[in-house]
Amino acid sequence: MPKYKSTEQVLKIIKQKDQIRNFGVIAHVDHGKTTMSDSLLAYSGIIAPSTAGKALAMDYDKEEQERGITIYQANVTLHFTQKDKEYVINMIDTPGHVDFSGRVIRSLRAIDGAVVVCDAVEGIMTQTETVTRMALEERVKPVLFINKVDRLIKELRLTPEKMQESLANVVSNFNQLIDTYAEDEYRQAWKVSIQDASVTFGSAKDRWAINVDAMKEKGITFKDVMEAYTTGSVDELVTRAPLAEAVLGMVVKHHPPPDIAQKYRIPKIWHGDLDSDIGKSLLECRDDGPTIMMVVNMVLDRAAGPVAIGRLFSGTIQDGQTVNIIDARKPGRIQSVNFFMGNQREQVGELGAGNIPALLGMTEARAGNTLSTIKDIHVFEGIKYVSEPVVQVAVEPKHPKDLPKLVDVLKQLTIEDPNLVVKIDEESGETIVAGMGVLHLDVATHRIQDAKVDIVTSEPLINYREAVKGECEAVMSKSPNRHNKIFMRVEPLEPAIADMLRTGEISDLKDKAEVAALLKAQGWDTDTIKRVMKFDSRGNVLINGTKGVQFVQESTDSINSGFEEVMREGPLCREQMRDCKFIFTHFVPHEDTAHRGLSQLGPASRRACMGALITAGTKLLEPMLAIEVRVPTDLVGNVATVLSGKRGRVLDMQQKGPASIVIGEIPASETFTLSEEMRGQTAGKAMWNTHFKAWSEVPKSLLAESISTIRKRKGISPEPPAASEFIDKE
Ligand SMILES: Nc1nc2c(ncn2[C@@H]2O[C@H](COP(=O)(O)OP(=O)(O)OP(=O)(O)O)[C@@H](O)[C@H]2O)c(=O)[nH]1
Ligand SMILES: [Mg+2]
Repeated sequence: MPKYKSTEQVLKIIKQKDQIRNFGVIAHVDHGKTTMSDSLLAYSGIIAPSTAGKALAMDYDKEEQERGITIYQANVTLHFTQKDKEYVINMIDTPGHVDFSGRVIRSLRAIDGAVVVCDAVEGIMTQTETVTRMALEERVKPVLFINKVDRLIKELRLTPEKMQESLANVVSNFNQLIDTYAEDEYRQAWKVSIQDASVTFGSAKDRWAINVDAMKEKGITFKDVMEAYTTGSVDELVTRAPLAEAVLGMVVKHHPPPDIAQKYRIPKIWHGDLDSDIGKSLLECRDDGPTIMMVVNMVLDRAAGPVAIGRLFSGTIQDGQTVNIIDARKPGRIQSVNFFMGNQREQVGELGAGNIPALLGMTEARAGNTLSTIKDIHVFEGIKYVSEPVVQVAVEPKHPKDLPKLVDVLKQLTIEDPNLVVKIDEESGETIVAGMGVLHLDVATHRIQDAKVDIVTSEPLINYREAVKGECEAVMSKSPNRHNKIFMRVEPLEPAIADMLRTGEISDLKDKAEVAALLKAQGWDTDTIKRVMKFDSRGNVLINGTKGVQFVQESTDSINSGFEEVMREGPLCREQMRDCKFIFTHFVPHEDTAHRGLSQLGPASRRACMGALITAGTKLLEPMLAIEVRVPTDLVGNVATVLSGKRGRVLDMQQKGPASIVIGEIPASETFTLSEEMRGQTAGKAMWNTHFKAWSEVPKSLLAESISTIRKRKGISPEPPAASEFIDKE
C-alpha cells in the first residue's frame, strides 16, 4: 500500500513514456530552489499547502534545516494533471552552494530537463552560469524560473514598466549563457522566451507564478500582480495563479519525455555501439530491452543501508532481480525498487525505462557505476567534476579506541559523497579528509560527531600540488641490490592530455582505439601511443622509450608502481604530482628473474622518477579561487583593498541593481581570515562566494617558507631532498 495517494495515481500511468518528465531544480545558492519545490510538493499532496514556502521539505536533514542551506540532492516523484492529461514527474532539488556542486553534476545525468531558478534582483550569478553550463554539457534542456519577483515590488519599488524591463534583462542574460555554452544543434532551439512560456515569473515564498500561458488562460497581467501586493491580496493571487501550475506546466510543455530525450542524450553519455541491440534499446528507452541503469547517487538510509539512485535508461527493473555492477565486476541482488520521496521511500516493486529508481540491496554499487543484466556491456561515460578537493583537515579520535569506528564512519561518508577524499597517512597515522571547501568539511566533521565519535580536528589546511618545470636528460638509478639500472627522463605533459586523464576520458580502462584517437588529435604519433606504460589519473603518464632491451614487458608492473608512488607524493612536499610526462629511456636488468622483482625494480623506478623530477626542476602549485563579492557600490574600493592585501586581485566589476559585484581571484590559503577582514572593511555589508578556479604557482618570495611549513607539518625534514640522493653513477 503506497504511503502517498499521489503514488497510486503515478503507478497507473507510469508505463506511458510521453507522460513522464524527469527534471531538476538548479541555481545559484539561495535563489529559492527548495522554497519553490515546496509549492510543487504541496500541489501534489505530499506536504500540507499551508506549510509550503516555509517547510523546505526537501531540506529534510537536520543540518540543512539548521544552516538554512541545501546540502544533499533530494528526489521526489510527483503526480500532475493538466487539461485532463496526467503526468509522472520525477524531480530532483539540488544544492546551490559550490561546495556541493558534485551532487548537482551527478544529478544532471538522471534528468532530461532543468528549471534554472534565478533571483530577480541578483540576476545571473556565477553558480547560475556554472550549473547551466553543466546542464548543457549533459544535454539537459533548461527553462527559466525568475523568482523573488516580490522583491522587485516591495524592496525596489519598481514601476510595472521598469519591472518588465528588469525581467527581460535577466532573460536576455540567460540566453547569452545558452549562446556561449550550448552545442551548435541546440544553441537556437534551446533559447528561452517569454512568448512561448519557457520563462516563468513568480515568488516561491508567496507561492504564485505566471507565464504567458497562465496569463492568457486566466487573464492575469503584471498589473494584477502589482495590485495584489499594494492591496494586500496576495492570497487571492495564489489561488488564481498557483506556482505549481505555471512551473509544472512549463516543465511538461518544454522538457522532453525520456524516450525523446534519450535519442540525443545517449550518443553523448554512452559510447558503445549505437547500432547494436543494446544501443537501440537505450536510444528508444525500451522497457523490453536489457536492464541498463546508471547510478548517480548513493544515499545512506539508517535503517536500510546504502540506497542506489539512478537513471534506468533501458529495460525494466524489479524486486529480487540480479544485476551486474559492471565497474566492480560483481553481481548484486535488488531487494526492492522504490521511489524516493524526500527522505521517505515508497516501494513500487517494478519500474520501466526512463524512470529514476532507488534500489535497496545494491550495497556494493557506487555513484557513477553502470548496472546491467548484460555482463560485458560498455559503461556510461564518467561524471566530470568542475572542482577539485582543495581544503583538508586532519581528524583524530579523542579516544584511540574509537579509531576503527572513525574509519568506518569515514568509509560510509565517502560512499555517499565521492567528492570527499579520505587519506590515512601511514607514517604519521594521521587521517586526512579533503573536500571542496570549508563548508564541505564542516558538514563532514559534523556527520562524524553525529555518529557518536568524539574527534579532534585540525584547522583547515590547503592542498597543494607539484608539477615539473622544465625537462631533463635521462638520469639513472640502481635497484637496492645494485643489479638493475633504470634510466628515466621527464618533461611537462600537454595540458589538454593532462585534463583528459583527470576527467577519466583517457585511462587504462578506456577502449584503446578511443584513447589512441584522442592522443592522435593532440599530435602524438602512433608509436608513442602504443608505448604508453601507465596513465595516471592525476594527469601524468609514463612512456616506454626503451629500444631493443629484454624483460621490459614483464617488469612493467614493478616500474609502474615506482612511478605511481612518486605521482602520489612528489619530491618538494610529498603532494600529488600533475602534468608530467615520464619517459623510461633505457633498462639494464639482471639476467635472473629472482633479482629483478617488485622489491628491486619498484624502488629503482621510484628513485629514477624522483631524480628526474628534481633535475628537471619542480614547482609548487596552490589552489586559486575565483571570488565574487556583492557590496554597495560605494564600498567597491574597500573590497579591492582586502583582496590585494591577500595576494588577490580584482578582474571585473558589474552593476546589479543597487549593488556592485566585484569579480576577482584569491589564493585559497588566504581565505581563512577573509570573513573578519571583509567585515571590518565593509561594516558587514559584503556577501561573497568563492569557487575553485585553477592551480597556480606559489610565488618565489613565498616558496621556501611554504615548502618548509608543509614539510614540518608532515613531520619530515624541512629541506626537500637533492637529486643526488636518487641518482647513481655508472
Ligand atoms: N523575498 C523572497 N524570498 C524568497 C523567495 N523564495 C525564497 N526566498 C528566500 O530565500 C532564501 C533561500 O531559499 P531556499 O529555497 O532555501 O534557496 P535555495 O536555492 O534552495 O538555497 P540552496 O539550496 O542552499 O542553494 C530563504 O530565506 C527563502 O525564504 C521569494 O520568492 N521571495
Ligand atoms: Mg535548497
